[in-house]
Amino acid sequence: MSRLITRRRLVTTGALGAGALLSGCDKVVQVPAARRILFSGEDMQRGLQRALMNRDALAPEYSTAQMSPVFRSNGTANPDTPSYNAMVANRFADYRLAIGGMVAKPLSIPLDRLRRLPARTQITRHDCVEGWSAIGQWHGPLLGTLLKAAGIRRDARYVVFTCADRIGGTPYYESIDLIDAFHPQTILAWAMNGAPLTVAHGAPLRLRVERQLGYKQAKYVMAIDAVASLAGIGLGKGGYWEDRVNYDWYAGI
Ligand SMILES: Nc1nc2c(c(=O)[nH]1)N[C@H]1C(S)=C(S)[C@@H](COP(=O)(O)O)O[C@H]1N2
Ligand SMILES: [Mo]
Repeated sequence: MSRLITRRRLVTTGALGAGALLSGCDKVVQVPAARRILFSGEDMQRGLQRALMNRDALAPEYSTAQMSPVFRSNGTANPDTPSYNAMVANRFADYRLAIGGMVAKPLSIPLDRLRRLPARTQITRHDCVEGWSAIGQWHGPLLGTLLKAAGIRRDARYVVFTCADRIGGTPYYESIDLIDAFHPQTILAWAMNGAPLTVAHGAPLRLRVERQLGYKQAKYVMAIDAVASLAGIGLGKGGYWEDRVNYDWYAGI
C-alpha cells in the first residue's frame, strides 16, 4: 500500500534520519498485527509513532493548475434527515457548530460567523482507501483557533467530530488527537474550489486533516467535543469506520 511506502520514506528522510534502529521499526510497521497494536486508537504507542513519523510535517500543497477537474463525492452524499433537510431549505441560517466537552467556554457558532473568521486556503490531495485520489482547494478557519477560543482544557487528549449523517441508524463520527487538531493545515472548511461546500462534499462544514486518509475528513460536522478518552464513544475505536471495519484510527499518509 502506498501509505506504507510513504511512511518508509518519512522514516528514512525525516528529521530523525536513517539508522539501523529505525529501519528495524519500519519492518515492524509493515506487519499487519503489529500495525494494529501500534496504531489503533487508545492503544496506540504514541511515543513510538512519533519516533516513526514527523507529525508536524506539512502535507504537500498544489497549484490551482493541478486541481482535479472532477472531485467525486464518497460515503454519504446527502444526510437527508428531517433536521438536515430543514437546514438546507434555510440555506444553513439555523446551523450552529457546537464546541463542547472538556472546554472552559462551550461555543455555539452560526455559519455566518464561521465564514467571517480568518481563514486558510489550501490545495491538497485527498486519498480515499477505496483507491481514488483528487486534488481540491479548501478554505476555512483553523480548528486550533476555535479550540483555543473555547478554552480547551489541558487534560483533553482528543477531539471528536459528530456528523449530521447516519449510516444504518448510527451517526458518522471521527476523532483526532491534539497534535493533528492544532496542525497548521487542519481546518474546518466551509468552501471548496472557491464556492461554499455543496451537500455532496459536506455542507455546511467539514474537517480537513491533511496528513490523514479520506475517511478522517468528516463531512457535515455538527459538534466538536474535547475528550480525555475515546472509550464509550461509538464502539470505542474513535470513528465510524474504525469501529466497523478495523480501519486504522491513525490513518497517516
Ligand atoms: N459525515 C461523513 N463524513 C465522511 C464520509 C461519510 O460518509 N460521512 N465519508 C468519508 C470518506 S470515506 C471519504 S473518502 C470522504 C469523501 O469526501 P467527499 O465526498 O468530499 O469526496 O469523506 C469522508 N467523510
Ligand atoms: Mo474514503
